[in-house]
Amino acid sequence: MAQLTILEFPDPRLRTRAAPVQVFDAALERLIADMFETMYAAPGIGLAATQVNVHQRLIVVDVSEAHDDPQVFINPVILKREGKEQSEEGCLSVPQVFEPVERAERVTVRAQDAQGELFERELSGLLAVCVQHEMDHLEGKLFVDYLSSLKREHIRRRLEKERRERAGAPRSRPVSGWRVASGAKVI
Ligand code: GNR
Ligand code: NI
Repeated sequence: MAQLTILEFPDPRLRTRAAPVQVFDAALERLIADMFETMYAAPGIGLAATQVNVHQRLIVVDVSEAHDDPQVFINPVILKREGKEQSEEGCLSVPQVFEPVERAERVTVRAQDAQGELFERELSGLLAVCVQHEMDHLEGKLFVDYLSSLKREHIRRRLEKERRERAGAPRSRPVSGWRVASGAKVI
């Protein structure tokens, strides 16, 4: 088993649309085990393969307190959405940010298990929120995409600054003449 590196916003690799899993083999089993290890260590309640730079349609979740309810959804599809519910979301790829997001309250999901066997499940509560959040990752979508662009840019600037400081260049400044996409001056 091995812990995998989690990509962080605004890494462009998080925008990749994942391809269907077609081979159900020992390598897939190992990837699933490594994703669970990475998720539990983080700690998080879900992880999409996209977040560990594997662009296949695979998510793992465990919303139990005791970490004893691991669930894998491969090539998941939402067949039915019912109700609306707003809840605070966070993301291992957007550390320290928690904001309300509206999702369907209940979803019926069809997916395959690690052996390729199809199953269908009705999900509600935190599990429904989490699976919708993870399935967005497989489309290259992040929960911050539901926020205003002002809020998202603020988060991006803050995370980029924190990353620069962690890398040990606290006073690094952009090359003179650089501008952000909006045309505003970089401070
Ligand atoms: O650990 C996580 N917590 C969480 C809380 C509310 C809504 C969604 C999530 S998923 C997140 C882990 C993660 O980033 N999965 O992609
Ligand atoms: Ni996430």
